[in-house]
Formats: sequence, structure tokens, C-alpha cells
Amino acid sequence: ALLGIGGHGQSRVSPADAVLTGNIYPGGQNKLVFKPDLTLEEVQAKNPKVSRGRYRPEECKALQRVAVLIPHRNREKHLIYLLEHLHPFLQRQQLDYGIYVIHQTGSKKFNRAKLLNVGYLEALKEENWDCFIFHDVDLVPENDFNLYTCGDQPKHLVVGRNSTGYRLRYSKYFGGVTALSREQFFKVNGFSNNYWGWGGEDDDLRLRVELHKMKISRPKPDVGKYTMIFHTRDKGNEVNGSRMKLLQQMSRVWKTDGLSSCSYRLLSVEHNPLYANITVDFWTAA
Ligand code: UDH
Repeated sequence: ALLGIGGHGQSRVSPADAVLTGNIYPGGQNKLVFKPDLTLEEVQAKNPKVSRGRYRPEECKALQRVAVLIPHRNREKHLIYLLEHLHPFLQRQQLDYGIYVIHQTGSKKFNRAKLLNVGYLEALKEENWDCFIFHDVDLVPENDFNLYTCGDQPKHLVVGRNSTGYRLRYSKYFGGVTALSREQFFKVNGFSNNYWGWGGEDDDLRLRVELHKMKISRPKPDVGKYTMIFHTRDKGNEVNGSRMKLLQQMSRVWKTDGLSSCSYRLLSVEHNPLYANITVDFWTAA
């Protein structure tokens, strides 16, 4: 059983217990605070049981091994905040997990989807992960019942965020944070590698999932709640004007554009205490 988490969206933890345990709140809802001067060292000191970005529960064998993949460039502060909240959150869920940050070097257009393909391929070289969580760096989960595990269908975990009044951005939205098993992601050949700049890659993955007759599931709105750390549009991640055209091609190209064709220059794999850092260079933005 999950520590302090009831099976029907109800917490078994009383407010008094929540105070005692320090972290688990009634209804699974957490209060998020982002301290302006927080450092990575402080977060490390609070997580002595995490090593090389990995943790597994001591008192039981977890049902799934879960890899969290975070695409990244120039968002160091967001990463510290996310790590601060994600480590205890994943531990309260008693998961056997590892966190991977996939870092794109250089100033070419950002490619979120390709970075996530790289994360999947590189993480599998270390461990036969059962489940992959594709996770934006600026979205922090608010509710402990939002389980970071995979199901028999792909899951979309961000039902709402503070910046949209906790509403789904649009009915078919499949961005921000998603959970696909190793097999589900492999079946659709991963993400397309061809989305440079902002937008479209998440819709493309949704189309791949639908083409393979899978059905996306979501947690209940009060559970799928996230706080987005405020930011403006990044340099190098301008809106991708080709995204509509690319989306139209999906059913013709998915087999040859994806995990099977993901080429990259691997610059380094470093194991920091709280995450593995995979640095890559993409030599073409064509
Ligand atoms: N990312 C980076 N660095 C970048 C660009 C993107 O790390 O330079 C990653 C990061 O994990 C981020 C994700 O890619 O969470 C998605 O990019 P995004 O946060 O820019 O996308 P989002 O849709 O925001 O959240 C779009 C621009 C918002 C402008 C808002 C103005 N009101």
C-alpha cells in the first residue's frame, strides 16, 4: 500500500498525523513554497537517501521502476525547485525511481521531444525501466495522489495548473507531464525528432498514441493539479511555425521519425547526487 494514501482519493491521514509526519496532507494536497535563495546543496542535504538520482524504498519492493525525464536548458532555478519537491513526493509514493535531466547544449533551437527520446534511450542503457515520466522542468505536482506510475494506457498527469485556473488547456492536450510504459513509448516509436522550437510535439505524440488505438487517461481534476513556476518564453524556443504541417504528416512518417532515427552527439553523462545529467548536442536544426 502507498504510505498514507487511501485507494479512493481519500487520505487516511488525519490533520494531526499530517502535522506529525510533516509532509502528508489531507486529500494529498501539498502546500508548495519556493524559497528565492534555495540552493542545490540545501536540497541535497535534505535528501541523504538519494544517490546518483536514484532511490528505492527500504521497506518494500516497488511495483514499477520509474524514470523521470526532464528536458532542460537554462532553467537551473526551476530545476532546483522541481528536485526539491519531486524527491520527497516520489518517496512518499514508495517508488523505485531515477531522475534524468537531458540538457541541450548550444544556442540552436530547443527540441524538447528529441531530448526526451534521448532520455529514454540513454536511461535504458542503465536500467530496464518499466515506466517513463516525461516531465517539464517548471511544473510541480501539488497532490500526492497523482501517482507517477504507468497504467495499461498512456497517462496525462497535468489536468490543470495554477496559471490556467486549474483547467485543461484544451480537450486533447497531452503536454507538460505524461507517463508511458517502456512498451507504450516504444510502440509509437517515441516522439518525432523534427519539432524545433515551441509547440506541436506533444500533439504529435498524442496522435501517435491514438493511431495505435491507445486511450489517454487522466487523474481527477483535484488530483492532477500543478503549480507552474512563472517564466516568459525562452530565447531559442520561439513558436514553431511548421508545427501544423508536421502534425499532418504524422501518420506517414511515425515509423521512420522517432526513437528509430534519433541521432545525437552525447557529450557527457554525469551522476550528480540528485539526478543524472545527460548533455547532448544536436548538430542540425533543419
Ligand atoms: N525548456 C528548457 N529550456 C528552454 C526551453 C524549454 O528547459 O529554453 C524545457 C523545460 O523543461 C520546459 C519545457 O521545455 O518546461 C517546455 O517549454 P516551455 O516551458 O517554454 O513551454 P510552455 O508551454 O511555455 O510551458 C511556453 C512559453 C510561455 C510564455 C508565457 C507568456 N505568457
